[in-house]
Amino acid sequence: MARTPKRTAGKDPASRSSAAARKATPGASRRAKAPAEAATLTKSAKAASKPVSKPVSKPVSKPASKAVGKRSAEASTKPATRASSKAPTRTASRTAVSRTAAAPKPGRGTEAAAPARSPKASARAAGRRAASSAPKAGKAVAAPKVVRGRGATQPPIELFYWPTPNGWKISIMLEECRLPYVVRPVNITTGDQFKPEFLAISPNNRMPAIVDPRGPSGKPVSVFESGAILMYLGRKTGKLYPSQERARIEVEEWLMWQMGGLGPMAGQAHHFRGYAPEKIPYAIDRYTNECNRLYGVMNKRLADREFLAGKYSIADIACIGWASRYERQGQDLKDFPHVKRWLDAMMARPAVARGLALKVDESAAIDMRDPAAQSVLFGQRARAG
Ligand SMILES: N[C@@H](CCC(=O)N[C@@H](CS)C(=O)NCC(=O)O)C(=O)O
Repeated sequence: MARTPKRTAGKDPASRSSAAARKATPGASRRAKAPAEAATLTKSAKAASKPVSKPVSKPVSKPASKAVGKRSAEASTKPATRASSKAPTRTASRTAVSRTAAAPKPGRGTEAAAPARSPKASARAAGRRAASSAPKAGKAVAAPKVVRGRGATQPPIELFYWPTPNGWKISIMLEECRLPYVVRPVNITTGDQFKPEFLAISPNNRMPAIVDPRGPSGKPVSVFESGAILMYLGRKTGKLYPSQERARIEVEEWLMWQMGGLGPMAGQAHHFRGYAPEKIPYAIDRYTNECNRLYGVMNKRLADREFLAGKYSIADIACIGWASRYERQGQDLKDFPHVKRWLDAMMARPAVARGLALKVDESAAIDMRDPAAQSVLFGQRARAG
């Protein structure tokens, strides 16, 4: 079990905020019950790889999947630092996150390989334990680092995250806004998304989600669904989400276009082209064609403008991770020169590079074709309770 110093665990703003969120937020039983255990990496938009404060926990590793090491999805990264300390009062296991300086290259890599394990659920803080189906051990690898956003004095936002195109939307946004945050890995290949404490903040059993300890009226709030999180962070910071109504409508149109179109269609293309155990031509064609149509729409939109909706905005941010995987969707950017120009510009943004480079160490070695991971991710049906 990973250990964390008391000063960080007991007094960790994120832990406090999770507990406070349960108390202070309306519908508290459902919302804002953030896992108190998870990782402890807070990062800054500023010093990309330089921790400002000391590492706070010693990772413990216990491989849970035989798939580990089979095939790497995103480039693996090594923890920058390690440190051990005493056990916290509330923290069961912490998995750290690290990042590399280099962002993934467009068109390459995979967004979700099969990591080994995630933090062991500790529902002790909430007075209950995770479901018996929850992962039993965590391959917590890196040493958490605490890095603050520029001039930030506010407690970090908890980011429930796994390195995928949907997760990247929020890591990019947090980096762009220079908000301090702490990453709580949600290992979707081993079932963290079904843990009761995660479902309490994200009832759709999907990441990303956030808990902002300083939400509306200064009280904690949790938000799930990447589009809702982007809008929330945009309103909170006044950045990348215009307040003027006409401009806002445009941003929302293209944000929803991503949420309802590009994301789901590209996701299905990834599935049938890359992960499905059998190659089904109809399904492959269906989603490859639909992606092609959507890239065409985007290309036309970008023909006479720099960004999707007015200035650089959350609409662009929502699309970056998915568009960067165009090869996996069977697309050729030669057919979409305006998309290419836009994507190149996006990838050149330092905050985008940092957001895309945000790793969860345990996801470094992943095989999405591993039957264990596939049995968690695919074929999900309604669950009792
Ligand atoms: N509409 C959701 C989709 C999120 C989503 O699909 N997340 C995936 C990873 S990209 C996930 O958590 N999968 C877990 C699972 O399939 O059980 C959003 O945009 O937040």
